[in-house]
Amino acid sequence: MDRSHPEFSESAYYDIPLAKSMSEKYTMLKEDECIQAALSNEHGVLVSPEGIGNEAKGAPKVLVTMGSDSDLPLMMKAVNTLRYEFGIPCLVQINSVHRDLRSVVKHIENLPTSVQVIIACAGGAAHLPGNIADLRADLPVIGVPRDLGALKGIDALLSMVQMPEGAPVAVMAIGEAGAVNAAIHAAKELAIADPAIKERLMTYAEKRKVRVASQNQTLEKKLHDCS
Ligand code: RP5
Repeated sequence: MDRSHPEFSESAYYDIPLAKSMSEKYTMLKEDECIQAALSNEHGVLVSPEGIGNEAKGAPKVLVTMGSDSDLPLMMKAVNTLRYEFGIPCLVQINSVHRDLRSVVKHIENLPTSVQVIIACAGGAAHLPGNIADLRADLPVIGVPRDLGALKGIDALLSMVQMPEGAPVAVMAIGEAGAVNAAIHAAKELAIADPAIKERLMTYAEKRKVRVASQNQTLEKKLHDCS
């Protein structure tokens, strides 16, 4: 776990249950090794509260995918919200429907069965989330439009939101707010069957309220400073 990360907060991190005995620990490590081997065959990288790649633990519950690694700085907002705020392991994978459609079909049809929600980001003519919604009728797909190019994300937003009937994509806001909200929305979907994630969502909401209260406490001074 990277405790020096700026988005890490002690209150937001939730311990993964520790192995009770050496034999149990050995079994867990074997399981982690199997997960890592399967993921690297499919060009995915596991990220969890403990770390990235070989340092990560657990089975991924969310796929965070994007059309290009140029989308990664934006999508780290989603990845870090999942891992640091909600303790949710995710699989991160590049999937380009415009450069290698066949590999997208292969990756998406062969996701680990632990994946229950998909977050997909793209910019421009953003067909990735819609294509994934068609490939995976069984999983919710959340789209994040990237603010990119001449149209600054309006093109990606409209490409994602105007899906024909039958293959829904839950589209978030353009850019960083959308990336963070995608992670929160994924956590809410997982929380339906996971009380621990529900609890973390409530803690997250509390932190937002504390922020407003503290802004009110310093408001008078700021009004004086601005006058
Ligand atoms: C989209 O094209 C990607 O999702 C990215 O947002 C955009 C530009 O990709 P690069 O040219 O930076 O690889 O498919």
